[in-house]
Amino acid sequence: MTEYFPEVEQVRFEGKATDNPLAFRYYDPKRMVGDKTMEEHLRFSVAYWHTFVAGGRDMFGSDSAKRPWDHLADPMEIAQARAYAAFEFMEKMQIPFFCFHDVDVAPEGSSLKETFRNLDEIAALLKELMEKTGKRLLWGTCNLFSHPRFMHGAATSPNADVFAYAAARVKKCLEITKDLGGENYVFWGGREGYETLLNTDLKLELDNLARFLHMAVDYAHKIGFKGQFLIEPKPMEPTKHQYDFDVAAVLGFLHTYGLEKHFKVNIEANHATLAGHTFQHELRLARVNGVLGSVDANQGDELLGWDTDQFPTNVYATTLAMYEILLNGGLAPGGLNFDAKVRRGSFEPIDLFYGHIAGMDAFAHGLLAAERLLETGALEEFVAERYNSYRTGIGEQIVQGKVGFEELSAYALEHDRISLGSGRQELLETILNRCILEV
Ligand code: XLS
Ligand code: CA
Ligand code: CA
Repeated sequence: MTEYFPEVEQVRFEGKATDNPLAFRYYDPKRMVGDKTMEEHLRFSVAYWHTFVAGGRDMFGSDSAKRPWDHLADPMEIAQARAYAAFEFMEKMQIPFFCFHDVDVAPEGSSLKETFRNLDEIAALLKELMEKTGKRLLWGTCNLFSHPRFMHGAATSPNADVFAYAAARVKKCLEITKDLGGENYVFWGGREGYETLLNTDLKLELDNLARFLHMAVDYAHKIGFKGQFLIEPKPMEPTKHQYDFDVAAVLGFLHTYGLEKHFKVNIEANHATLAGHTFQHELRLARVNGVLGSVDANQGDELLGWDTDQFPTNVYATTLAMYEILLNGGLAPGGLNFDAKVRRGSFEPIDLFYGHIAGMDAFAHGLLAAERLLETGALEEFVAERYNSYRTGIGEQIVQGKVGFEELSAYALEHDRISLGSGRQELLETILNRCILEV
């Protein structure tokens, strides 16, 4: 059988001191952290589209990557080679999950029927490889943004034939995701938005998006798909304004249209920063609203205003992310999907390994630092103390809804000498840094 990455043996944990660039320094899958192993906490997933499909193309140049299937000419043969390579990669990286869009795994045919035939054929191969290796599908999704037919949107297209076509594609993807035991299904509205309001019926587009998602919920129910539905927020790109802008916008949308019981969110770090938020902000807002479902683990560039999808290496960010995830009680059935691509200049297959090792170690380090931070109890104690005034007296009455403006005004007239406590930000940041540095 062809070996696609012969230059790499299985990547293993060797500890902090190792000089081996093809080893983990922090990710030790069976190590217990609290009540779970690292593997159970982190639930790493490889993104099929970046790692096995994207070739480094950008606005200014063609593919730069050299991949072991590049010599093949037939699109179905390439799809098969990629599937074998994907499972070899997951085995060698000790990554238990993968995620894909329909078009990542199988080529589009000249008709919808042929596209479905191609998908069925490759899905059968994926299933066989999953059974052989024990690898699992974190989530499936449908690409409703690359083909020109989706230039004006899919569920929000002004053209009803596009809406119907998109429904057919999602129906098929749901069936395949179910058949492969997918634990989640993602909706990222990558052209569900607008370029200009001058040509846009915003109300009808939002209503139609909600109709589409209700139909998906109904169909999943009908076929017995039990996976978690996830919406992935992103503020812009490819459209000027995306309807699933950020967690706050998604929450509003779900509640407006009665969808809140059926969906959680898949939070991508780079999308959070594009929306002007920290990654931790989006995770926190989702967590406290009970909708933190899964994570696309990557990072953007501080100086670039677009979706660079880099491998996550910022340990400060991964620590704060894992802090939220631990407080969420974990992510399962979600996970940490590396929606990340190596840079265009990192064009050799081995760079795919270096990228994933960097991301896995950054999250394993973040997990250990976050666990340490929680053990100190420093943040929780400080926050509890900071809001102490709401536990007794007038604060308790506010929280219990026992007072209104009249009572509060009477109270304030008697208590207008207010004494405040320090926010102690710098002290808390020092505690956080110690936890990161001492791991
Ligand atoms: C694009 C998105 C996309 C989703 C899945 O920016 O991150 O890759 O994760 O469609
Ligand atoms: Ca993503
Ligand atoms: Ca992205």
